[in-house]
Formats: sequence, structure tokens, C-alpha cells
Amino acid sequence: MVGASILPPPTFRALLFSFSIFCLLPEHVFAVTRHYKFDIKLQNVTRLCHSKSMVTVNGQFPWPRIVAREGDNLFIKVVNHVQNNISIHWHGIRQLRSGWADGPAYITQCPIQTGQSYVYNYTIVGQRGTLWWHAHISWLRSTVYGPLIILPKRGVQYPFAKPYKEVPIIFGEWFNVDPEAVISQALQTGEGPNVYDAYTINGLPGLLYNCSAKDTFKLKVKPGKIYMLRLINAALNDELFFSIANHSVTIVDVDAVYVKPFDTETLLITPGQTTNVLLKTKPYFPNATFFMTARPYATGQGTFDNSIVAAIL
Ligand SMILES: [Cu+2]
Repeated sequence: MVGASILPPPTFRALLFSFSIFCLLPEHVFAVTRHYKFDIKLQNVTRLCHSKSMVTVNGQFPWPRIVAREGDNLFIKVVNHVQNNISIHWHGIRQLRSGWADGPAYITQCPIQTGQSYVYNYTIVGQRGTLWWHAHISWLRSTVYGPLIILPKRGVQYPFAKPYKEVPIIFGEWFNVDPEAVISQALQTGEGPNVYDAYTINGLPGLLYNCSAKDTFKLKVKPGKIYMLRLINAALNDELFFSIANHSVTIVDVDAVYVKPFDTETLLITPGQTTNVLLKTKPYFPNATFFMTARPYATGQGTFDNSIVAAIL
């Protein structure tokens, strides 16, 4: 019994042993594999009082969002149920040793044909912030896109004040007609493509367009809190100015890279670009509403729609 007095009891020893193993584990064991399934299918959607059948992921518009942590593995099965060939690009992800998961059709893979599927399997290495995914063939990305949100590793904080809430804000376009017809006509004639009918914020054109008062994105906020807006420009071709009336925002991250924070009243976001901004809401402003708007920036003669998309804060 002498020996027993110097050793801790067996259950405690087991605990101590497992705890020391836990401390020795490399951090990648906390990474997980996240499974998603994207069924590419047609869905009827109405905007600007025009209904059309369009290509979507899982029949959703707006889109499913992907949420992962830095270091996680993503396993996404894409099944094509439509007549178009399709592939999905994981925009901005550094595909280290997984180039075949990048997604551009005819570049890193053949497109997924009707009735076929493809599994995108990759690990997010050294990136955190906001990225996005979109169809990468012809103009299908005008309806097939969504956010890819990468949180820091478990237990790692943001290098800025922790936001009270995080909200994706995605800029896009709405065509009353089939965008595939627009691009194929442009390719045949060599002219600029016919313009879309509205810009959208989170799939909604907003109250400045005809017939769209109800189709306005509204962000309800509490006073005196910090919100992080995850901005994504998913518009096909247009640079957009974005601002929120009577507010400035603090830019903290661009294309999933932290930046030295700076304040601005207006920002320019190019197609494909993403940025995280902090928005501090006013301390006390009962029932106030503020416009959040985006409009295009263009100096050339190309075809574009010089209109304004509005959402409400
Ligand atoms: Cu892309």
C-alpha cells in the first residue's frame, strides 16, 4: 500500500493521461469535415412582377450558405438535374493540392452533365473571412451563387471587436429573361449583351424598382451594437459603389485577408470581390430607417444598367 499512497487513484491517472494527450494533439484534429449537397434544379422565381424558371441550388433563391472554419475540410456533392452543363467554382479558395476541386469548367474539370454528379473535396488552408461560390460555365452564375463563410479556427478571436451579429450582403442582378439567351445572343452578334433589369441585394431588387416594394432586403438592428456585414459582389460584370445613409463602415477584411482597419462612407466592390465591414449602429434612434444602396461605376461605353438597388437598415 506504500506505492499506492504516492500515486493518484487510477481513475484520476486515466484522466490525467487523456488530458496530456489532448494537450499534445496538433490543432488540425479540431478541424472537421463539413458535408453539403447541392442539387442543381429549376425553380420558379418572381421579381419585378416577372416569373421565370431558373437554375438554382436546392431550389433556393437566395441560396444556401456554406459555413466552415479555417482548417476544415469541405465535402460538397453537386448533382445536376437540369439540361445545362454546370460546374461550381469556390471563389478565392486556395486549392492547395486539390486543384481538381477548383471548379472552372473546361479548365480544371469537365462540366457536370445532366444527371451526373461530382464531389468537391478540399481543405481551407490559411484563409478566414468571406468568400463565395458560383456556377462557372456560361452565365449560370447570374442565378447560381452564394456565400462561403470561413470562421476563424475554434478558440481564435477576430483581430477586431467581436461583432454582435454577422450578416451576408450579396449584390447580384435580376434578368426578366433567361440570362443564357442574353449571352448566347451577344456571342452571336458580337454586340454588348442586353442589360439585366435590376441589381439585387440578397436576391431582392428593392423598393426603387417597379413592383418591388415587398422585395426589399431589410436588416433589423439593435442600437449601439457592432454588426459585421459580409459583402460579396456577385454581379456579373459591374463594379458597385455601396454606402449606408448617415453611417460609415470600418473595413476589416478583403478577399478573406485581414487588413489594417479603416473607416469609409462609401466603398467600391468589384465583381467577384468580397469584404467584411463593421457597422456601428446609432446609440438611440427609435424607428429610424436608413437606405443601404449600391449603384454601378462605369466610365466606358459598355452595356450596363445605371440603376440603384436599395435595402433598408
Ligand atoms: Cu469566381
